[in-house]
Amino acid sequence: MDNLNSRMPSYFRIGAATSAWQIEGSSHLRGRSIWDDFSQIPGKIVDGAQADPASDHFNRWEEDLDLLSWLGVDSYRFSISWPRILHDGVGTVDPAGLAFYDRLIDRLLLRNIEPVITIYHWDLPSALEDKGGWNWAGIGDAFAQYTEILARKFVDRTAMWATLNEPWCSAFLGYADTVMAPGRGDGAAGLEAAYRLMVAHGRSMEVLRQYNAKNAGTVLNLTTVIAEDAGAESAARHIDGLQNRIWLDLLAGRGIPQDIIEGTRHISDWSFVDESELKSISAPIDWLGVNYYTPTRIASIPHQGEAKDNENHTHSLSFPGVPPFLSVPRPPHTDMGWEVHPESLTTTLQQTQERLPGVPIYITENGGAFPDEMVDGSIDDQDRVEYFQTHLDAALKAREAGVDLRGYFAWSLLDNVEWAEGLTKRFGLFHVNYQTQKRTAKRSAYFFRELLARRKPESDRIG
Ligand code: IFM
Repeated sequence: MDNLNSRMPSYFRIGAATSAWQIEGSSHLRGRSIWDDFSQIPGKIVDGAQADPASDHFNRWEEDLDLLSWLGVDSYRFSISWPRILHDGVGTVDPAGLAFYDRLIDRLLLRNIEPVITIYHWDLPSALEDKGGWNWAGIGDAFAQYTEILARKFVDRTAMWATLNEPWCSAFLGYADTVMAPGRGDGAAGLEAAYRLMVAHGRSMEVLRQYNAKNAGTVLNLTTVIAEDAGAESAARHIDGLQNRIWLDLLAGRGIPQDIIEGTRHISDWSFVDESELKSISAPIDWLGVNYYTPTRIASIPHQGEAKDNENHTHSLSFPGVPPFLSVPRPPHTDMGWEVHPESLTTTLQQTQERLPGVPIYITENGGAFPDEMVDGSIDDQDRVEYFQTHLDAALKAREAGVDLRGYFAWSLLDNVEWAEGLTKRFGLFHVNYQTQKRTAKRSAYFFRELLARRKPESDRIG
């Protein structure tokens, strides 16, 4: 632990992260979102979990701030529910929705915890999906208006802003594939959504700049794509293109990667791309958030017949245009079936810095779902502690190799609704009993508390 602490510079922020739909509950006090609709379709969420009660954070937020104070974190990353602010995504502001986050921010500051706002973490208002959602040409305007409401109210009290969280999931799991909301299953829609999400990012940044927001950036889920054999290399390049390069190239001003345009020509003509929007997307950001969990390890399919029966055959829908491939994560795996491979965090950070030079990086999510067991009232989640230790070490190795890494946020503060996995997967530092809503610190929470408590005073730290 001291080995980790002594390698963190004075400016290195440690925090915990959550998102609105996953923890808040109280959906009757806001507008509907695509996740409310999706979760009501039988079979979409493995255990049938819906928005309520989730972790009942809307009613227990003060208790949850106590957890943050107990941990001793520098920062708290949370998302604002778009339909709590604007029930239909545009139009009349709900003052009660705004007041909820207003109080949260004030109380964080009183506790000396920096508020880090994610403007969009997947809960698109249903009324906007009815207009075409992330395929609607007006979505950038709507997102800019929503951003302005938040900036006007919170700009003086917010330490960092992220426009989007993981647009890859919104576009490709939600529009190209069927596994996340809205579950369209249409490759062309996925490609257009990817582009329009980034247009919305650019528009949101323009508003944040007008309001002189401090530290405005965005959050991507990036990873290292590993081809296990030469036959998988072209699939790996395509996956890397859609998972990593498309976002970084757009931000860096390189536009849509040419190989992706070529490799998806049979799906989309990309006629929605507009030069002036490309310019706005590539306006400088103050920081980039990287959410990292696992590498994408793939192999070629020996012959077609095998692919159909092989349960490892990944949803190729999530990567429109990808040549056939097998997903071959190596053990050890988390409860999500995700390979644990901290080395890939180091390489992901290095590769990201090369592709988007000069932009400071934060790890805005990292963590693992493990089968927690409560014994005599405690949860000894040694597997999660090891995950955090080895990934913090891997992150600091990237920093030592020259990556401008400024901080690390654990996913997640609390057990919560893990999207399509419902309540069956737990990522929290704090266990939530969904019958009583009792929070219990897991051993991993004690790990972070100790790590933070044993930090030297800022003036004595490196950097
Ligand atoms: O729970 C999610 C989060 O909402 C986005 N990033 C990945 C996490 C784990 O799947």
